[in-house]
Amino acid sequence: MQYKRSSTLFSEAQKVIPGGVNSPVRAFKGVGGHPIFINSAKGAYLYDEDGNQLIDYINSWGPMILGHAYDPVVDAISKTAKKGTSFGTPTILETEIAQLAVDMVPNIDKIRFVNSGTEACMSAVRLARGFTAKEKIIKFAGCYHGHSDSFLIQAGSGAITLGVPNSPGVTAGTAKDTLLADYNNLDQVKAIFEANKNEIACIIIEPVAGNMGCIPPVSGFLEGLRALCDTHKALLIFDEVMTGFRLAKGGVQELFGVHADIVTFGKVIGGGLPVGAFAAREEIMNYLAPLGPVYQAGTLSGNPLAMAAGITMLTALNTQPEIFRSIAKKTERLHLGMEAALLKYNIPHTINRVGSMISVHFSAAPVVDFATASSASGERFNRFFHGLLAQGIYIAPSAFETWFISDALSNEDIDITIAAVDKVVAAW
Ligand code: HOZ
Repeated sequence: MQYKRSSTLFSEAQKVIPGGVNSPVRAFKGVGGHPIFINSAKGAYLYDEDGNQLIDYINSWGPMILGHAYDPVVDAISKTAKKGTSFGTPTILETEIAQLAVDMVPNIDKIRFVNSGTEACMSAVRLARGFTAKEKIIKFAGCYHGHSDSFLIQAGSGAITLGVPNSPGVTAGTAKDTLLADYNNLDQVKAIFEANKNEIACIIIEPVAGNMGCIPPVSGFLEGLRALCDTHKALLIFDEVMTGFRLAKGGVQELFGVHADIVTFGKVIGGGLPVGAFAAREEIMNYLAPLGPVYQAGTLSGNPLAMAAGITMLTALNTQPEIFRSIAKKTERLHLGMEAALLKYNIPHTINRVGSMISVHFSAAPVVDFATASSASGERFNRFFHGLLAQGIYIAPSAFETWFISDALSNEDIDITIAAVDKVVAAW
C-alpha cells in the first residue's frame, strides 16, 4: 500500500501546526515514518487520503464501540444540529443522558459533563481535594489521565512514546503533590500512605491500564486500593475514559466488583464526540458549584450535539448487552490467532487482553507495570507496526497504547489481520 499523499499532507501540516499534529502520539515519532491522513471512516474501516482502506484497531482511541459513523449516532447528530449547536443553557438532553449513565454505572448518583477526559480527571481530582480537604494525590507510573499539570508526572501514552513522561511547564509545586507508585504494587501504595499520614486526598488509577499498552490489574490490587482508601479516608478515582461503557455497561466497577468513589469518562459518553464526564455519589457531587464550593464550569459542557450522540450510543449499549460479549469474543479470536503466529516463529511476546482491549509487547516477561512495558523491544514493535500498515492494518502507532476492538469488525477482518501478522513475523 502506498501512503504518498499522506506524506505530502504531513509536510504541509508541519508548517502551520506544531509537529503537524494536534496530539503528539499521532505524529508517528515513536514508530518512525509519517502519519496517515484519514479522509473518512465507516464501520471497521478507515479511508485515507491516498484512497486506501485500512482495518482500524484504534477506533478513535476507544469510543467507536459500534464502528465508525454508526448510523443512529450520525442521525442523532444531524437532527440535533438543525436545532442549534450550542446554547450555553440547560437542555433536556443533559438530564436524559445523566439519568441513563446513573442507571448504567454502579455507585453514582450524579454526573457532570465536560468536554474531554482531561477535563474530567482534572475536575475529579479538584473535587476529591475539596471534599477531603487534603492536597496530595497518588498516581501510577505509566498511567495517563490527560494532560493537566498534576498528571504529567511519569505519564503514559504519547508522553512515554516521546520519552517526556515529566513535562517542562509543570511547576515543582504541582509535582510535589503527585506521589507515584508502580502499577500493581500495593505495598508501595501502603508505604506512601504511611509516609503521608492525613495528607492524601485520592488515588487516581486506570483500573485496567491502557496507556502503557493494555495492563490488567493483578488479583486483589483494586480491592487493596479500595481498602487503603477506606482506612486513610481518601477517595478512589477510577479513570474509565477507556474502559467505561466498553468493558461492561458499568465499566470496571461492574467487571471486577470494586467500587470507586469518583469515576471519570471520556469520548465514549458522547458517542465519539468531544465529551468527558465525572460522577460520584450525591454527597461528593454536591460539593460542586453551584451547590458546593468546588468550582468547575464550561460553555460547551453538555452541548446538545454531544449529548444527543451520547444518548444514542449509551442506549444502544444499554439495550444490547450482547455487544460486550461479542466484542470480547472477537478480541479473543484476534489474541489466539496472533499468539499462534508469534509462537510459530518463536517471537518472544506478551499479549495482554481484557474484554475488547488488547496489546502486544515484544517481551517474554509478563507486562504488569511501566517498567516491564518499557523493557519490551521497541524496535520489534516498530517493525511490526509498519509491517501491518503496509498491509492495510492500522494499529496504534506506539507500543504504549491499547488496541480497541469494535463490533463492526468481522471475523474475516480479524483473520486477514492474523494472516498479516503471520506474514510480518515470518520475515524476522
Ligand atoms: N493520548 C491518546 C491515547 N491514549 C491519544 C489521543 C490522540 O492522539 O487522539
